[in-house]
Amino acid sequence: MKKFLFLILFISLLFSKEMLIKINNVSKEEIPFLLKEGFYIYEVGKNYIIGAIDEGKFLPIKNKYSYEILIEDMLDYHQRMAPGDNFGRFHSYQEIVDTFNIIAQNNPDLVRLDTIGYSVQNRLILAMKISQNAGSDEHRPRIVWDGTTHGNENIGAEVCLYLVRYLLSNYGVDPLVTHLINTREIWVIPIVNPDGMAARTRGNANGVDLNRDYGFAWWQETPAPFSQPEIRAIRNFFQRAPFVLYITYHSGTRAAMWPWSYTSAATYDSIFHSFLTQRYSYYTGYPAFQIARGLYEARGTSSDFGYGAEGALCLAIELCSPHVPDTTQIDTICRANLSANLEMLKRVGWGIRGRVYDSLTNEPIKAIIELQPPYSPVYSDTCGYFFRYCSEGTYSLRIFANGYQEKIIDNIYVPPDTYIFIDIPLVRDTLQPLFAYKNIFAIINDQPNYINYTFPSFVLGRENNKRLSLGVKGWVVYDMQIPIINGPGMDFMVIEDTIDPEGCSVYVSNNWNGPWYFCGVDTGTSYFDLSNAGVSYCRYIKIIDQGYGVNGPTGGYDLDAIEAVVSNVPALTIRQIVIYDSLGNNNGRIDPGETCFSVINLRNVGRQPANNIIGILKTNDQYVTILDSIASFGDIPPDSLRNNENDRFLIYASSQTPRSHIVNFQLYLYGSNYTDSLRFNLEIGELTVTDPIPDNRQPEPLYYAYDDIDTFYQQCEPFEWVEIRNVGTRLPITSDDQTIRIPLPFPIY
Ligand SMILES: [Ca+2]
Ligand SMILES: [Ca+2]
Ligand SMILES: [Ca+2]
Ligand SMILES: [Ca+2]
Ligand SMILES: [Zn+2]
Repeated sequence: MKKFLFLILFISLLFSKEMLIKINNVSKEEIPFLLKEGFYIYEVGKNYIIGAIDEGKFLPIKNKYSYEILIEDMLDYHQRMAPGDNFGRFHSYQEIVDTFNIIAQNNPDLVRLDTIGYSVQNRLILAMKISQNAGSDEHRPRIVWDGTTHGNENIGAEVCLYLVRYLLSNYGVDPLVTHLINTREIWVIPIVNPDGMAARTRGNANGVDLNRDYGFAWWQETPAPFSQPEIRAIRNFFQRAPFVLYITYHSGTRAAMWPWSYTSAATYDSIFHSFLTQRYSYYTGYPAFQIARGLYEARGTSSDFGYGAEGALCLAIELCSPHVPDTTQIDTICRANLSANLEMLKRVGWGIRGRVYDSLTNEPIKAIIELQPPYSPVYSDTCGYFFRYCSEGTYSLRIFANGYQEKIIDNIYVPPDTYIFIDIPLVRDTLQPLFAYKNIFAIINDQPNYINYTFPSFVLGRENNKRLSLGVKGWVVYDMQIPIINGPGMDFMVIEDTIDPEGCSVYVSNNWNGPWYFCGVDTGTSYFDLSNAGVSYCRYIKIIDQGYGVNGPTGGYDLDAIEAVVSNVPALTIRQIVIYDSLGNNNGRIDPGETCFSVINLRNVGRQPANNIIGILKTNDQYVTILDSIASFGDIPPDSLRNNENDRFLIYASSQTPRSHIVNFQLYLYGSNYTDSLRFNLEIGELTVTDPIPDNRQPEPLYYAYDDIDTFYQQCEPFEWVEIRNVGTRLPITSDDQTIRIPLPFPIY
């Protein structure tokens, strides 16, 4: 008998109403007080500040300043400007999703539509790619726009949609648009915060301000850096490929801004940042300034992340004031920004391009390319291509990559309004220490009244006397790009200022977001041994200031570089585990009651061959018996994969195994010059999403599915599947025996 559980959500508005206030005769010195009182600042004028405050928190501000109430109730105002479920003249979340899907279906050669993540309430976060042959990677300069990070700032999504429509409707008609689509890779993320958009709130469904959640220059205004699924989706999206320019839309004031937002220090690229924003202003009339100087210092923002961690030039555009414009203004705003965006699209193709590759093998290299001046890094993509925007001038390029000799190319003349292409072969250097490749987290505790002129990019590459000052109890995470191997003795070195040594504790992980394994604590420049963390290799290193330094401009650990000893030893890692269950249901996974063969793919990430490798598989799990636990892997040269295809392990899982049971295995490896043990997990009776209608629809199938009989471990047959064309709805199914009421768009008997 099936149980029916009805889930009813009561949405109650527990918060008092939010008001938009203009405070008069107020100076910038009052900003810290206002922020502390919960005042959300939209605009900082010469002698006024405009912002939002909950009615219940208004009293301290009301008592201290002269003010005007601009909007009595911001939610009510939003409902009047964007009325009803379809948001009137604005587009609702669903309308944007539907429109983007229709546009993608109508332009298959020019458009690819990806779901890059899900919101807290399981709404889709969409990213549209527009480029000739959108399905393939053509190595073109990349630009990305995003909108509606603050859910009640709908105009950002409108500007994104307007841009998309203009580009696609003018392809093959307008020569400039056609050229731009043929030669650029254009990405648009119309809605970063779908839940906030649906609920007409600034924050997401957890009430978090997403533009404080980025892990670069984050500071305690959200539960943790990259704590929200929407922002992790954006972060993951940026890991696909480097972008030349990132434009992020907000509203509430009119401004074309550039980073940094966390500090009033200038970016190394401020000459390009200010130039691009001035060009943006030319079309829109927006005042142009650095965020931290013209507005206020805000931490954990998208533009600091995009520039500071990912190497993209960034513009943060405030589209209008107040945050929701009168509907008669929507088209005017979209048109003005379109003109600015067409120029930005042209400019991302200008400057220096090149391809970095191995001088002997021609293999592409993921390198760091530093334009000099201004000494700021960009990255080459997985095929070795890079794109560095710059204006006319003569520059040098410094190119450095793990495992290769550094190269400097001087006297590169870049003509105006075009690009030059440089071939950059690098010479392999296997003895060079590994160094930090990318900043992942930067939680820098700057002291009030000091401006910290050191930046996380200073830690990239080898020791060079350029140091990042973490501040007291600040912490950072760096990606080493290539795993550091636990060889004999010490494995890596954390390099600090030698004059004024301070303490740091060091953790390691093989995942950017942990779990973190404690590796040691030391003072000044110190060596660390991965044996202390109990791992055989690691790719990410977390460094935390110990907190006993003094406050001041260089308070906290001053991190110059992380350098890993290149151990001249073999090091085996598990790359893939294949299950052969043709004796069972032959679904490629181990299910209860099955006897399966298993093949493990090992990769030697070390520098020496691992010879005559024998693997012994063990587990203490009560439901699993290993029937053949010994396999030979033979000789495994460096950078090579080998498996036990001809000598498979044999594993039996009891029919009593609970559903989705996780089994821990240990693989002991012995060779003529090698001993190690590796751990991995297998899930027995794993429940996975299968596509019962094999029509190659991409990416993830989006179906309503309902199961009318409770059965155990049978797939597809007991399900009645209905494929919903166009847009599906992701259902929050979290357990068995759960029924969710859904409005079926067809009769059911
Ligand atoms: Ca609408
Ligand atoms: Ca070691
Ligand atoms: Ca350095
Ligand atoms: Ca199976
Ligand atoms: Zn905003």
